[in-house]
Amino acid sequence: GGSDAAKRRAGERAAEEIENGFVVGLGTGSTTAHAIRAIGRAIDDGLDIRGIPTSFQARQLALAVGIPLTSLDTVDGIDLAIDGADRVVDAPDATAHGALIKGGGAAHAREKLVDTAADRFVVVADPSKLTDRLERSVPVEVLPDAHTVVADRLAELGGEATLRAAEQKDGPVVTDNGNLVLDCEFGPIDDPDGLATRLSGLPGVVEHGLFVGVADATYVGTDDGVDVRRY
Ligand code: DER
Repeated sequence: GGSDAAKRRAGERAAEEIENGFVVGLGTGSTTAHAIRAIGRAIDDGLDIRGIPTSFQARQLALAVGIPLTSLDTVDGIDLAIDGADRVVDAPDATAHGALIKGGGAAHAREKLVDTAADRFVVVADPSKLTDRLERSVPVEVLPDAHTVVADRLAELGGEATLRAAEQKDGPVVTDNGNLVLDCEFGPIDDPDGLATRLSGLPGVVEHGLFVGVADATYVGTDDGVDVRRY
């Protein structure tokens, strides 16, 4: 991935949006981790906020840095969600401008729930995530029993699905929700919104990594600052 300095600038810049009393959606991955650590430091300086983690990893880090945690059924809403992405469409003239592929960390089901529930959702990224069109594989979280049936349906949609293998565990990656992940190659995705709708309609699909029309802004960390994209 991109440079850690760039990721850190993006994460810390996003954390500056947080105001006292906020409920904050805490994303997953190494870029958002910088925002979570910055929030922890702000809490040490007196900031009063509550966080809703999007994964076991986010929860562990939030606890480690002292962010008081809450849950969706406890709050009246989320003021701001901060999360990373694997790809961000950076093409101002394209209808897909601001569309994301997420799910590299297999956390996209709870991420999409929290990110879309928030009044405002900002992405934090380094330049390596920017693209003028989506052509990376799309992570699809599936019920374990469904993985072959969904793979067949994805093939009918022109996709080639691969069950995501674990690195330090024999067998497949198992998500925080107890499900499996199919990484699906579609080639260049010219209609991400249409594909997102088709994927969501497949029985056995829990969630997919196309986030279309949900991000409000992206903070792109560079080697000497932060660029902001507003959608
Ligand atoms: O899984 C996700 O969508 C995460 O946001 C992740 O892919 C981004 O991870 P990174 O910030 O470590 O690149």
